[in-house]
Amino acid sequence: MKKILITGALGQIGSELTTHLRNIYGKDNVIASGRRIVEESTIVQSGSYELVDVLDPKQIDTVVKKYNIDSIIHLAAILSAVGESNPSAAWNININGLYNVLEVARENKCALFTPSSIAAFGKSSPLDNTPQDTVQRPETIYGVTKVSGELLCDYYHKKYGLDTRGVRYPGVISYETLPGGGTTDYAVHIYYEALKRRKYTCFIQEGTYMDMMYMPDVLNCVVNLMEADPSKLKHRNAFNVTSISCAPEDFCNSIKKYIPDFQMDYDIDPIRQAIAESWPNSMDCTAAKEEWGFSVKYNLDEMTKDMLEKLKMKLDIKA
Ligand code: AKB
Repeated sequence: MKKILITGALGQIGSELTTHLRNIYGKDNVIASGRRIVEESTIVQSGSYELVDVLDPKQIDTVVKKYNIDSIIHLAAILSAVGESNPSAAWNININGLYNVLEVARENKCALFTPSSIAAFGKSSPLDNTPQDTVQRPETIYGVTKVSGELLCDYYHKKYGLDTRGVRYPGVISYETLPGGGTTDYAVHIYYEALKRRKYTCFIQEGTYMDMMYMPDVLNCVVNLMEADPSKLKHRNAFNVTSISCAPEDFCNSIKKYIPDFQMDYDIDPIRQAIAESWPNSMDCTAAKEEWGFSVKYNLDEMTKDMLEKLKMKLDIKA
């Protein structure tokens, strides 16, 4: 990767990935983009930022040509819970947006990274140690768009030789930017509430396991996969990656090690609970390890310690 365009750069992953890539590849070589501009954002202030709506292929193409982009990191997407409340927007942005980016990548010979998700699996997939290659019959519109996206990226690679790569991200935990409308969002909210109120009401039922990953490990996946030797990649798109298989009570117990009086109760959201139950409890990441050396640095308690320290500073909490 030499000249990189990031779509959805102000989102949860984009806001940290942009800084991470600017530190590695140089600030002038990483162009952030999004549908809106937030002048005070560090992303907008620390390098080039372009208004790009992924539903408009001309806008994508203009920016790709203007900066001589060779790699696109396509993050603009609608997440699971928001997708269920607006399926047509989920389809439009997640599928038509990806199609437009693929076409621009093909015409301009760019490499493309785009994330899939644990949502690409459904109840009929083996939910424990979910294999890399298995049944994928998701029951949410978000999951349907993720499986379709995986297939579309594979198709562009086979048909046009486009260098498409991607991972199936689990729930992403981070302190910089809040996630926007996913099922795993509770695993971020719990840390904010632990610090602000020492209690949290969880919308996901006790005993519901899902895969999770801390942001530094999420960011490393992008760089390590995009820099991997292509001759070693058998899968290319949608590698299973995860670091922690967790239920809400595991987060609670981990937080209690640092905030002993932290309390959690439950008020279940039936829509997000049903989504969570249709997703893997834990995925098998062997293919990612073997094909591009995937590894992680943070386990649950290490992540909790770091999250609480960083959030304390961000929220200016003294005690
Ligand atoms: C969501 O919960 O929708 C996302 C995801 C797992 O893809 N965080």
